[in-house]
Amino acid sequence: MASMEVFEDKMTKVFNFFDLDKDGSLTREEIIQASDTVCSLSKATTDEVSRTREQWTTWCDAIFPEGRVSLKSFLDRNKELLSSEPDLVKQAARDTYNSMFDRLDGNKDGFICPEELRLYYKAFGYGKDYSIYKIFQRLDDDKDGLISREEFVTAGQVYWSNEPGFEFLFDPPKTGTR
Ligand SMILES: [Ca+2]
Ligand SMILES: [Ca+2]
Repeated sequence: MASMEVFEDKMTKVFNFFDLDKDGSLTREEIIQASDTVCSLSKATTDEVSRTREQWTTWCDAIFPEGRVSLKSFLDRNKELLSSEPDLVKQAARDTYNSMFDRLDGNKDGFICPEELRLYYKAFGYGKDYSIYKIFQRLDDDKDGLISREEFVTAGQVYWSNEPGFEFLFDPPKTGTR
């Protein structure tokens, strides 16, 4: 198996981001909680809430069917899935980031603005000590001051691969850092 250091580093950040109670294990409950949090940003309908839950729990059931996982197993299984089913992972990332885009676009104008991105990170505990605008600027590839669906979905697909890029998505920079 080719070296998966880049992917492993990124999945470590994902694990820490979603381990909401920071006890070193990720649970299905935490994934459901995270998906509901994302849905709360755009006043999602009941239908949208359950579809988002389903999408996120399908991923966690594939990675940790036991409902709870340690960092080490989480990394091993994500790496295994990426090497055995790269197209499936790519498609899942595309689908997930597409629907996440709709959840983050609170005012439904078809773009994510700096405030909408800030609300998302704030909901996961990244408040004023974090420079979310730096993330915004890096996601806004064409520099038109808004994040388009394409910019957002591309970031998600690169993130869920062994290519470097977009590491900051699950590791927001602190204010005052680069
Ligand atoms: Ca918007
Ligand atoms: Ca843009």
